[in-house]
Amino acid sequence: MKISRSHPRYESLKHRHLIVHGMEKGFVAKSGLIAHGRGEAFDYLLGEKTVKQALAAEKASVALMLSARRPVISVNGNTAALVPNEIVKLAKLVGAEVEVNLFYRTRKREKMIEAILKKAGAKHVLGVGRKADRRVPDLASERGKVDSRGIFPADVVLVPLEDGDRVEALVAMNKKIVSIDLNPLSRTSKKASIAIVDNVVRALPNMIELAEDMSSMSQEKLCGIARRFNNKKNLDRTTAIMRKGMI
Ligand code: PTJ
Repeated sequence: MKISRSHPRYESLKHRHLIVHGMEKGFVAKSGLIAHGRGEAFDYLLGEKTVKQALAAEKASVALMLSARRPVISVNGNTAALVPNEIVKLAKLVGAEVEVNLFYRTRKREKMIEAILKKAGAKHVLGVGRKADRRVPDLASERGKVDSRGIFPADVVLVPLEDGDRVEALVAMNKKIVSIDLNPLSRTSKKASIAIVDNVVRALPNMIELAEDMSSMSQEKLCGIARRFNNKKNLDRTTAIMRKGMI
């Protein structure tokens, strides 16, 4: 279906259609549609814009990734549908690996997402098929399957649109976790080292711009920016913004 650019909700409809198209093709999980709708509701409460607190989280995340030893970006179906090019661009800028990690894991979906990321310019994609050869301890779901060259040894993992279980399990492995989740009340946001409460379609372009600006900063400066970030305070402020929007 063609959406007219003059439609007042053009952007929102465009993203919906990317998710629906991905589901019809088979690389977005059916539950991905529900997750997207939930995200839209929270985004509405944020005024569908990047609030100051989200930008601060994005800056701290880029600092953390640029100062990491082995950063990895985890990619699921919704992320592959909405921001494949941006994922690959950010990975290149911060020197991160890209790994497919799915809650509803099937060989077909893994392969399709790998192809999408390669088309977007990724040289190699981790976590596909037998490459997902390690398990995250105490995580029974398919999300527990990780790559021995990617998420398993990573020190920093960026997890857009996540469920809380894996974040907790990865934190227990002593990894720093950056989440992108429009729900500031989710276990994911609360357990992450840095929770970005922003739409992934805005967060990724912002992070690319920040990475371009911050790539020449010293390690000391980058570590300082990441260290000073207080996740709880930032989430409390974001929740307050949403509450205010509801009055
Ligand atoms: O591709 P798979 O198999 O890994 O499955 C992916 C989904 C998204 C189906 C799976 O991870 C899932 O069920 O996620 P949840 O538990 O519904 O959580 C998704 C979270 O992402 C919710 O808190 C939403 O508010 C949030 N969200 C949805 N769309 C966006 C978003 N956050 C940022 N940007 C979005 N566009």
